[in-house]
Amino acid sequence: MARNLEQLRNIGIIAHIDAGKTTVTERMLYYSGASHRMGEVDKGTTVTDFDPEEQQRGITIRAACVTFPWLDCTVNLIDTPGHVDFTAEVERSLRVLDGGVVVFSAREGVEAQSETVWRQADKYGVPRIAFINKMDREGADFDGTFNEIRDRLEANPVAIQVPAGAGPPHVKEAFRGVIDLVEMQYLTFASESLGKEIQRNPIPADLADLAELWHGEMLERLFEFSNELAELVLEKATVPPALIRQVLREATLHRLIVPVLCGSALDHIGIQPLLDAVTYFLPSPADKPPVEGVDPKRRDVTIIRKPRVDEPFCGLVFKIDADKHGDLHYVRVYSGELKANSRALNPGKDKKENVPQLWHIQADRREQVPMVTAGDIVGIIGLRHSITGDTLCDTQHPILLETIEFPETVISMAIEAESSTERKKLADALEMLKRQDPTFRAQENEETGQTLISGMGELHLEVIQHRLLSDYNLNVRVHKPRVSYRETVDRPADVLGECHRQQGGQSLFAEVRIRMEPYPQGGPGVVVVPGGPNVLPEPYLSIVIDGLTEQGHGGGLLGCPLMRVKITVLGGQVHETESNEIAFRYAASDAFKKGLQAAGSVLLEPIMRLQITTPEENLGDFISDLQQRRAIITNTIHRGRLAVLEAEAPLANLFGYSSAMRGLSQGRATCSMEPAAYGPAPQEVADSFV
Ligand SMILES: Nc1nc2c(ncn2[C@@H]2O[C@H](COP(=O)(O)OP(=O)(O)OP(=O)(O)O)[C@@H](O)[C@H]2O)c(=O)[nH]1
Ligand SMILES: [Mg+2]
Repeated sequence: MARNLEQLRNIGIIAHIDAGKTTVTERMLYYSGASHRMGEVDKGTTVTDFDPEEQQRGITIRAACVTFPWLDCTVNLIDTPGHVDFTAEVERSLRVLDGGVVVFSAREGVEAQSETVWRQADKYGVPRIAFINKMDREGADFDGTFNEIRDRLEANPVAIQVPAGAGPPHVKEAFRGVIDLVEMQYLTFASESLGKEIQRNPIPADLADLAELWHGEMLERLFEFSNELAELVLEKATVPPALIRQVLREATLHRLIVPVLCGSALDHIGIQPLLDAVTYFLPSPADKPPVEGVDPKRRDVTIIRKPRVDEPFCGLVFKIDADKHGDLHYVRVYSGELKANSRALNPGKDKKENVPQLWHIQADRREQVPMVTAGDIVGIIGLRHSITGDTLCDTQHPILLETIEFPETVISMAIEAESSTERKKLADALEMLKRQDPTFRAQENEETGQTLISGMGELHLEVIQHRLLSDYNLNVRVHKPRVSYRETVDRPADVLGECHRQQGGQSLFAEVRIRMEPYPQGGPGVVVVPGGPNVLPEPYLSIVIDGLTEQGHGGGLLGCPLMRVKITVLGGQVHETESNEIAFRYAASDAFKKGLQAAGSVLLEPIMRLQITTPEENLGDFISDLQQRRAIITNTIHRGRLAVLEAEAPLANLFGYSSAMRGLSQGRATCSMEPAAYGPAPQEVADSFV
């Protein structure tokens, strides 16, 4: 795949569910010539939603990679799912991509999940452009959505297009084309050719004022980024489109602005200009700063690799398609080159990996390639030790890149194989599903024969259950889903952990004093720190810290995984002859147990953030229903005849909410929910754990 690095774009399409990502992708593939037939989500015929589960549901579940040419560039694109249960797919894609296209529905504006994916893109420093889709729909509102991008996402949007009209054909001033504010032209897309033919005309008189207004606004927003442009504007001279594009590019790459375009993917309007914008404004791998990692043997030493072919090879495994005949590992190559039939190092696991085959991936099709270089995305078959988030690098030049963090699971469900012969089959199948999905967990309980599976939501677990049946021919009995609880401690407690015992005729002595306390800013497990410089001599201090950290991975008093707990090692007693490492391990374990008892426990439950869009007349019903579910309503926004309710409620009270919601609004409301935080569970739930 040798080519000029400047002519490569690795981009992701991200958005709220149903905004039109897969439809936009499908159109891009068609206009670029990479696919000869234009598929539709509603018919289950798109290239990227190739999985039968996706086709039946009409939603994307797994991120899919495709490649196509545009202008003088090669575009590698990942179509991601919008449903919050599959957020891991967005996380891993954004971690390895260079730029993003964020799709909004002009009718719904900035929705809950648009905010989430926007923040994810911020986290990874991904420059992006925005596409306001569905301009053909009743109630489509370009200005409203544009303002929400500015206000709700706190972005700096710059419109480089505005729509000509809005809404479906039967309305007056229906949506019919777009005005290009850079070239100051009116673009229409011939429907006979499915939008393939574009007419570029002068702006019609009735749209001239609108175009001038937005053109001026665009230039004003670009003032501060270019003196040359500012001077031309002040002199009232025409600013050449090439200069505008150059300034737009610079500012987008530095994430100072977000160019905004619009169209209707379904009606074939506005896709080619969006593709132009991808190549003009989004970064090539060469525009990105060098990747940073650490020396795997000395993690305080930072190492960088420039995005160049002549640097040593490094890449990151970001996705796995598990398969009985050999997993397919997706790798983003950051530097150097990688050949088939070579070896690479997995520095995190300190294992050499054989790299037998390299594959170029086009959704569900693959083509073998002999070599890949910096900037590429490649599939490798034959790796044995690597999992998602692992680095692969040149065996002679180790570098360990930062791994990918995935969110905690919030919901669990017990499942059982139909027969004991199927039990082994089930265990193998779950193992494969776990390999490809880092937000899916499964743990067998030897005593009950049940397996507890956990994931990100009801849909996530339902899809897993379907997969077991369709892909593995396993019919499992399922129990009711329940919330994945966590626990933390209630109050600070100082305790003394002791070891005074005889072992093998030898006296063991150690004492450790610790404080265990709630730590709201902490994550899963416990954070262990020494209380000062010489609280305990080494190696005992390290032994105690490691021992306490390890204990923290187990459950708390109620048997749920611990989180938000801090332990400070305050001091201890060392005996000249009777203290050793084993004694301190015992003392640490004793301190941990006593600490949990003394600090008390608090059961935590997942709290979800909800966003409900409902016709105004049903608003009251929704509010009273939410109150019964222990919800706190955080915001109400009015958009035309629709009301948008934002609330937070415990997941435990939201099972089956989608059908309740349909009942309340005769199917006219839509809702999205995502995990917001863990909060204290009510006492009666906590009591049931004791
Ligand atoms: N009216 C109209 N409908 C559209 C447009 N684009 C997409 N749709 C429809 O909106 C629905 C969702 O489209 P998708 O392309 O699957 O949306 P998505 O963002 O990929 O959805 P997920 O992958 O499930 O998050 C489908 O019924 C599409 O036909 C558009 O521009 N106008
Ligand atoms: Mg999709």
